[in-house]
This record gives sequence, C-alpha cells and structure tokens, in this order.
Amino acid sequence: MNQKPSFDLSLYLVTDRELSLGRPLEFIVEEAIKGGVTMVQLRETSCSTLEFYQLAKKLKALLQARNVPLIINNRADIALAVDADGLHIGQSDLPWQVARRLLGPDKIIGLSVETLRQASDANELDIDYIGISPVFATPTKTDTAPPFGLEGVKAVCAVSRHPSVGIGGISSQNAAQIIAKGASGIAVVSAISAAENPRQAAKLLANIVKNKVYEM
Ligand code: TZP
Repeated sequence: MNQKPSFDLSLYLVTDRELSLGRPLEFIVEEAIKGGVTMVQLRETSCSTLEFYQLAKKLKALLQARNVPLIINNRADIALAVDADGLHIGQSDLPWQVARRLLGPDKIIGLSVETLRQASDANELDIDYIGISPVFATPTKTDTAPPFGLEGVKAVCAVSRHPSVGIGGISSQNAAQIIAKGASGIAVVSAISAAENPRQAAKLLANIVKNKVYEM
C-alpha cells in the first residue's frame, strides 16, 4: 500500500535552468542535495511538454535514489507521468480539488498563497503545505503579488494549520528571519542555482535554517 512520503520543507530548491549559468540541471540538483537540500521542485516555465517530461523523468530517478521528494510545478500530467512525489500549484493553476483527485491521497500537494485571506482559507483544504509567495520582491519572478515581508510571514504562520515555506528574494542574509517568524522552511531559486558553488550555497542555507543562525 502506498503512503504519503514524509517530507521536510527546510531547504526547498525550485529549479530554473535560465539562472543556472549554463550548467546542467542535474549538476545543480546533485550539488544542492549534497549541500543539504531537502526537497526539489521542477519549475521550468519556458520549455516544451516533451522537454519538461524528460527533465522530470531524469530528476525523478536522481532524487529517488537520494530519498529527496520531487515536486512538479503546475503540471499534474507530468507529475502523474513520472510518478513524482507531489505537485505545487498556484492560485491560478488547477483547482486543488482537481489536483487531489488526479494525484490521489498519497501525493504531496503544495499551494502558493498570496494573501493572508488565502492562507486562512487554505486551512479548509486537503493540501500538505503552503508557499508564502513572495516574501520579498525578486528579479527571478516579477509578476507576483505584493511581497508579504517578514511581518506578513509571521501573520500567515499564525493563522495557518499547514506547514509553510517562504519563497521570493531569500538568501543567506534573511533566511534565519523567515524561520524565526514561524515558517518550516525556505524555498529558493537563485540563491542556489545562480551561486558559483551551489553545494556550498546550499550548505550555508541548510545550516542557517537548522540552527537559525545569521551569516557571519
Ligand atoms: N514564486 C514566487 S517568487 C519566485 C517564485 C517561483 C521566485 C523566487 O526566486 P528567488 O531567486 O529565490 O528569489
């Protein structure tokens, strides 16, 4: 019998090949895992369905061998096709009920919330975590809702019954503060993918999240 995999939101890598300085996605993901990434979301906004599927299949094999959950952004068809561990949806993606029906009870479903109201409404939903999006403004994604800021993160964590992960503009400079406001983890794109040494960058972030320490 299948069971929902246990998952750890502490350090969540969200992929973006365009920010990876020409290095292959597998390299970034492998190095990030060696550094301590606990979860990976495949989010590639400018590739064909075939390419997305092929990337997802590759990552599934790589992550399964390392016991790190693979979450697919937005595409339930791809999540099903590669038997990913879960799906991450935004407010304008598939409704969560449809995602749950398609994926079944044993998969992880994450939902981005962009307002405090959406965070409290999410308490009623059969989802597994929320993404607080965005925490800070970021050049990586400019079509976002207004940033929550640290006080917004605190307010979301106070109303939510779900574990939460902050995303948007997170680096070693501010990661500890997000955890201190009550989030279970941080989700990052550029802080790992665009780092000169993704393994070292992940290691530093993992250490900050675990120990709630500021970078010296
Ligand atoms: N959703 C909200 S902000 C964001 C996404 C995918 C991008 C975060 O990128 P970065 O580089 O970690 O700021």
